[in-house]
Parts: sequence; structure tokens; C-alpha cells
Amino acid sequence: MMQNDLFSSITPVMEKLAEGVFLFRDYVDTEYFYTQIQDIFKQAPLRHMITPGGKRINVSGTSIGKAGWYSDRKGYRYEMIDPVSQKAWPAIPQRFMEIANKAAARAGFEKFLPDSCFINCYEPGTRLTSHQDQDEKDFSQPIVSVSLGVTAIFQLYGDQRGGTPMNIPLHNGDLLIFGGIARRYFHSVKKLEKENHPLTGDRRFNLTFRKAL
Ligand code: MD3
Ligand code: FE
Repeated sequence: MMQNDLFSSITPVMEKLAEGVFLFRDYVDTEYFYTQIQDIFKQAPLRHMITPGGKRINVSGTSIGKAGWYSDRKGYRYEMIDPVSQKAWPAIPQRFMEIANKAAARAGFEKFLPDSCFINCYEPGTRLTSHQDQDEKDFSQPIVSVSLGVTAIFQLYGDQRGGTPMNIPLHNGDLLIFGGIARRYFHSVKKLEKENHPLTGDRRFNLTFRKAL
């Protein structure tokens, strides 16, 4: 319908993939996001953290916001001071806040004000094994994720680590929201293929906005 086409061109489409799971394809200005994170990495460099069990996490990461997710032999937790730079984490850019907040509101999560954003960097061959995000205080708050660069296959399980997942390809610019029942779901990211993307080269970046405290 003509009227609907006109409407679609100004209001990005939101797809509901499952209860509590909402996908906005090609939603963000990726050049802006990429420029901002390059600047962030100068202040809070990407680093490979260590699990409490002593394993090196292959996907490197860093944080912005009041609280930054951190892991070493002492455990998984949120830190207010970056243990590497010994300074506060860089602030979340105001535009990032507005984008995450606006998308969350469209998905039915009003007043989402993240105090933490974890930035993951995937190089070819790296993957994220199945896990739950459970280091945050309030599970009624959703998680908003933004993908940049090379496409990865995101896998969504349920309340158990295994079984047959829903496979969701995440492309440059996609924004995904997890809330409600899905907030505790197990999820993983398949091994990144060696591909080239004009914005990020052979890498993929993912930002996860959270209310941690
Ligand atoms: C589903 N990151 O940082 S983002 C993570 O693509 C993480 O880098 C992945 O899992 C990535 O913890 C996935 C999408 C995502 C984030 C949080 C979730 C999916 C989620 C929390 C609960 C359920
Ligand atoms: Fe996760």
C-alpha cells in the first residue's frame, strides 16, 4: 500500500522475533558509531580479559559509562574505574544514549537509561560461547545491542545452554533488544568468518547497552 510505503521510509521497521526480542535492521548511523568507538579505544583500550577459571577471552572488549563489565581471576563484575587505565571509563556519548533509549521505548521499555555499554571486538575465527548475562542488578531492564562491520550469526537459546537455537544474522547497523522473559536467555555468537567490510575491515564490533547498577 502506497501510504504504508511512505510511512516505512520515515519510521524504521521493528520486527518482533520472539517474546521480548525485537530487531531493528540497518537502524544506526554506523560511520558515526565507528568514529566514536575509535576515540573511545584511545582512552579505554580493547583488552583480552581472563575468566575466573583462568582462560583468555578471545573476543576483546572495553566499556563506556559509569560502570564497566570486567573479568579476571577474581570474578565477573562491574568496575567504576578501568583497571587498565586506572581512570573512570569514558562517558557514553549522548547520541548513543538517545538511540538506545528511543529504540527501547518502541519495544515497550520506557525510560531505559543505561549506565554501562560493553564494546566487543570480534576478529576472524573468534566466537562467544553460550552464556547468560547475569551480572546486572535489575533484570526487568532490557539490553540493547548494536552491531558494526562484518556479519555474525547470533544464536538465541532459551533457559538452557543447549538445544536448537534461533539463528539471527546480525549485519552492520542492526539493533537488537532483549527484555522480559528473553533477558535471561542463553545466547552465543558463531565463529566470525574471514570477510571484508568497508567500515571495519575484517572485524565486527558489538555494543551492548545495559543498566548494570
Ligand atoms: C540475549 N554479546 O556482550 S549481543 C555480550 O554480539 C554478548 O557481541 C553478543 O552476548 C555480541 O554479553 C550478543 C546481543 C545480546 C546481548 C545481551 C543479551 C543478546 C542477549 C542478554 C540476554 C539475552
Ligand atoms: Fe551476552
